Amino acid sequence: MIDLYAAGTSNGMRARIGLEECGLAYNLHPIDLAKGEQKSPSFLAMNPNGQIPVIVDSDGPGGKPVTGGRRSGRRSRARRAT
Ligand SMILES: N[C@@H](CCC(=O)N[C@@H](CS)C(=O)NCC(=O)O)C(=O)O
Repeated sequence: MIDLYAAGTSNGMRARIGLEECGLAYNLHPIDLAKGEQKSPSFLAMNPNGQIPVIVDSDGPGGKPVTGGRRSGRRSRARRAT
């Protein structure tokens, strides 16, 4: 399963649109940037840069989880689409 941590910004929406266009199922976890949720310890554990979007693919290559931003999401979507 894919988990997307994003806000309604252009970068957040780009990741979401990419997942939608590929028809991939995902769980959306809204991140409130105004509240600083992107700087919480649990979020920083996923992305030390403290920025959305973050995509966690729990079913990465070899069954290992893959975590990353928009670019890794692109790789993940490409892998699943082929
Ligand atoms: N390189 C990243 C940039 C992501 C980015 O700029 N995220 C912004 C929102 S669009 C963010 O999380 N800002 C909150 C912060 O920096 O505290 C990408 O292209 O996805």
